[in-house]
Parts: sequence; structure tokens; C-alpha cells
Amino acid sequence: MGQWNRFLAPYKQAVDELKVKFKGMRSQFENGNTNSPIEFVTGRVKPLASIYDKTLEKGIPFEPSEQLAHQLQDIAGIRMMCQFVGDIETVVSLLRQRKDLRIVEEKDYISNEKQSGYRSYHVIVEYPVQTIDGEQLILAEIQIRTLAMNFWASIEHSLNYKYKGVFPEEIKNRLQRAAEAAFQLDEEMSQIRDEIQEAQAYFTEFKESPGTH
Ligand code: 0O2
Repeated sequence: MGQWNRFLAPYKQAVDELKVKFKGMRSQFENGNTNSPIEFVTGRVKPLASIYDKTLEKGIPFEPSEQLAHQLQDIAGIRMMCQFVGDIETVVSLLRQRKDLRIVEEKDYISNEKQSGYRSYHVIVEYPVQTIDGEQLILAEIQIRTLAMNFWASIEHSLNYKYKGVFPEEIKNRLQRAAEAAFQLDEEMSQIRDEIQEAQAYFTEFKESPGTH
């Protein structure tokens, strides 16, 4: 166990640091009185049980090793949730400009939706963590998605856990319909985006100085 803790420690550090940095991006938009393309940020280190499942799937040994660090790109995982589909590209552009990480791969499951109905934009980055033993490059997966995509993925993930990937036909159909509904919701919200953002800007301003309206 000690070995795993030592192996996972820099991943935890990467997740903690990236969360602070990305939450900081949101605050910067807010401080500049601009609508933030980032609604909220979460992060996690992949639980050992999920690492174990992935090693079985990929046919690699379940041990803390270079091979594992190289083959599992999402031991450190960050999620950035957006209100609108258009915000996702803005967030990806912001990531491309950063000097504190290097993008190694982008996976667009929005234009190329997965068979399951899963939609999200994944960016795999290499992030340098400073430790007492020097710098360590950590791979992290950043999933960028709308609130609707996140809702669908969370529900599907729980069901997937229950049914171990083999869904009864009815559930499978309903999930596909739900994915379509989430897509439609994103479309509708994008159509009235300006209206929504104007209202949100007004609301924020009102909260700050209620007496002036
Ligand atoms: P968890 O529990 O979230 O950690 P590859 O090696 O590139 O062939 P890999 O590594 O599976 O494939 O990468 P992929 O498909 O780009 O994305 C991996 C992660 O994306 C998953 O991690 C999920 O978080 C999410 N994801 C991908 N497909 C689906 C899907 O159909 N439904 C849901 N709900 N999430 C999905 P894990 O390790 O599977 O899960």
C-alpha cells in the first residue's frame, strides 16, 4: 500500500494544483465582470479499484510502474463544466495558451460522439509537479463538457457500474434517448445564450449593489 501511496502522491498534487489554477481562471473572468466560460471544476485521483479494472482491460500488470504511468492517461483527472457548448472551445483555447502544461493529445467526443451517446472534449496534458526529489512530469486528463453532457455522463456512469457495461435493452434505448435530449437541451440553450448571459450579468451586478436598481 505504501508503494501505491508514494506512486499516487504526485498525481494528487497535480489534481490539487490544477483545480486551484482552473478555479482561478473562473475568478479572473468574474473579477473582470465577464461571463465565465467555466461553470465549475472538479478533480479526482483515479481510485485503485478503477486503476485495477483498467489494467485488466489493457492487459498490463497492476503495479505502480513507468508502464502504468505511461498507459493510463487519466490517473489524474480534472473536469471543467461549461454552460454552453460554445464555451468548450474557449476553454480549450485557454488551455492551449498556458505555459504551465503541455498538451499531448486532444480527443473530440463532441463532434465524434461515442457509441454510448457520451459527449465531452478530452485534453491530455503533461504537467510538471515539483517534489522534494525534483520535477516529475505527470499525465492528466482534462474533460471539458457542458452541464447537460455532465448530467448524462454521471447517470450513465452509475448505471454502467451497476450493469458492468451490459445494459438491458430498455435502459440502453432510454440512455440513447436521454443523450439526444441532452444534445437538444444544449442546442436550445445556445440559441438563447445572449439572453441568458445578459440576465446573469444583471443578476450578478444586482447581488453586488442591490440598492442602485
Ligand atoms: P472513470 O471512472 O471516469 O475514471 P483509450 O485508452 O484512449 O482507448 P480510454 O482510456 O478509455 O480509451 O479513454 P477515453 O475513452 O478517451 O476516456 C476515458 C474516460 O472518459 C472514462 O474514464 C470516462 O471518464 C469517460 N468516458 C469515456 N466514454 C464514456 C462513456 O461512454 N460513458 C461515460 N459515462 N464516460 C465515458 P474511465 O476510466 O472509463 O472511468
